[in-house]
Amino acid sequence: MENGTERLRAEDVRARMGAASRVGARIDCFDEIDSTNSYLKRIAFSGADDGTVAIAERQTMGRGRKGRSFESAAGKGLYLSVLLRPPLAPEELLPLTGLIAAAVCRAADRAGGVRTQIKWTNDIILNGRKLGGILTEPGLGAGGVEYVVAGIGLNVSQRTEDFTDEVAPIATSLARETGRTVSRAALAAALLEELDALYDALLRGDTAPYLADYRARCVTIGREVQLLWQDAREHVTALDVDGQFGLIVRRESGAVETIRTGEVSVRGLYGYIE
Ligand code: BT5
Repeated sequence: MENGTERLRAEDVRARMGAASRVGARIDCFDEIDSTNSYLKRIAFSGADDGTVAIAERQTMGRGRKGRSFESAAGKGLYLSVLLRPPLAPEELLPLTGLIAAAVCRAADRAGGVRTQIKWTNDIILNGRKLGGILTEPGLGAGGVEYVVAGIGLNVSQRTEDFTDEVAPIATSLARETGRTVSRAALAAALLEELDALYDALLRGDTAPYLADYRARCVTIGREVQLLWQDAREHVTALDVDGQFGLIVRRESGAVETIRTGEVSVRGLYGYIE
């Protein structure tokens, strides 16, 4: 039995999963790797199958978006990536990160007995702090979408002192919030099941329930947020998330616009109070 410190093994994850699935048919586990996303991109290039999964105990170069890093303390979090080869056009990939966020929340809730939320676009939130994040990286070729690597990092047993001074004030883990040890194998199994169900829904064109779930969990909607454009900042009100997971906002001028990329800070979250 995994007790929170033992190494995750593919057979322990698989033993906790239901019916055979496309996602997780192959699971590569590592003690240490640069980044599970980088690894899957390397093997995607040499033809690895749709649904291949990589899990690492520790990442030496765990990545967030835009060159930011994701702290990946050894054995204390779930650092997992999945390689997908969806038959979609590049523009159809836009909603993928949002859909995955909803699936990740479902898995964390099931395994951890919690109710997670989402900060637009891809932060997984528990009790107002960041529990994890998602990094989706497409591989585009002459034929369109060759693959997508979706990487998920979830904090499981970290205590505050396991995070750096920069991250500690905004981050949390399942153990810190629940006082219980959550099995990483059970969390990984729930995640692979939820990702497999999402993948089926995506291929069927039936993702509306995930969008509804995202909206219900989204802490950004209805709040005053600060947009961070290059150097400029602007206060706006977040009204809703559209079908492509763009954020619909009302600007101070009254104009309503949809933001597709970019960063927001949410008033009252992560210490943002101005
Ligand atoms: C993310 O980026 O949150 C995406 C994280 C994806 C990590 C997974 S782990 C498996 C796979 N392999 C990888 O190399 N990556 C993926 P972003 O939204 O850019 O947020 C990054 C910011 O989150 C940092 O600048 C910190 O402020 C904060 N942060 C870093 N590590 C954290 C952690 N462990 N928990 C909570 N917040 C963290």
